[in-house]
Amino acid sequence: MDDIRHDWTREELAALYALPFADLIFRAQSIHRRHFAANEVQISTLLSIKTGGCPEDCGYCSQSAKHETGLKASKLMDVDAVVADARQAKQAGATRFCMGAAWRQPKDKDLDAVCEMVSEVKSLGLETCVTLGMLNQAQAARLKDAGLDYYNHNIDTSPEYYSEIITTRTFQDRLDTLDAVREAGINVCCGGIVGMGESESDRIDMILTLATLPQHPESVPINLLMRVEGTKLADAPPLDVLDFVRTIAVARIAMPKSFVRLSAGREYLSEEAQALCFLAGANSIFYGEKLLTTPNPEAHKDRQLLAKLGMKAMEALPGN
Ligand code: SAM
Ligand code: DTB
Ligand code: SF4
Repeated sequence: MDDIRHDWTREELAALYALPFADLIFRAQSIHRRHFAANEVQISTLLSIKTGGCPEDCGYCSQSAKHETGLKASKLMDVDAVVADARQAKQAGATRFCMGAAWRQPKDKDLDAVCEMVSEVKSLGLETCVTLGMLNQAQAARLKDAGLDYYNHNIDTSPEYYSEIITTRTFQDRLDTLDAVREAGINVCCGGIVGMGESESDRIDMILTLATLPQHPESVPINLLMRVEGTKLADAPPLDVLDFVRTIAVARIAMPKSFVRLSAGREYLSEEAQALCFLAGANSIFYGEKLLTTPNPEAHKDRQLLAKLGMKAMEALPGN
């Protein structure tokens, strides 16, 4: 049965979200097993290649110049240093290397360097992902030529809640970048953040937006807000863990073939909570003790957790 749909309605997703917990998890797990090896998890490692000083005002972000977070801004890293980090990430077991830059959009000169990074990291046998802010079609095409596998660009929240979080670029700007990435033939990595004080219906509408795109993102990161001192959202009320798990389960059911990534926020989650996220259909994580600027569980703790759960790291896809 082909259960890939692009015509989900808000009512359908809301009904899923409201199911008794065990029923929701059972449905998510059943769909997960139809499309993926049940005990495999895709492993990505993140590196901030250009940190801080960003002109955007994203309310959650440690790297916005509008926030006093004590973060030291730095210039774009050298290609060699990035490749050395990627080599280490591969040795530690990652199959994908994601490079993030605190830009509104890349300048052409910066893109030259990023393209070089992409080609070199790819030649190590890693999948490549970058997140550089807004892109136009020509820039996306250049990244594709350099061999880029994935572009990460999140919608962050529901269209309705969006202006509470970001005012310096619109929801439509984000959709336009996603179109440019698709058009260039690059895989799309697109998800959002929960725990930003949004309502349940905002979480549902965020998934609705993703699941009704003409093509589902290949990768859907669900981030639990990392509350960073000095940002607008430093004191956002913590989200109930079971609501986080429900969000993952609905994403899994609505986008059966996508990798759903248990992304930022694992530092706040117990092993039991993470196990519930995997049961709900999450099958990708960030690995390594730092995300971009905030902490992530230590690699040896993650290896232990995966071993306890009998889960294995997925092999890199053929061709990489
Ligand atoms: N500057 C680029 C952009 O925003 O498109 C790329 C880097 S940006 C840090 C990538 C994504 O990380 C954001 O869209 C957001 O979804 C996520 N993110 C940033 N800060 C976060 C936080 N404190 N907690 C959870 N997710 C966060
Ligand atoms: C995504 O969705 N999550 C990652 C990645 N894409 C680039 C970023 C998480 C950042 C968490 C906050 C920080 O470390 O600065
Ligand atoms: Fe800049 Fe990206 Fe942070 Fe927004 S999320 S402030 S665009 S680095």
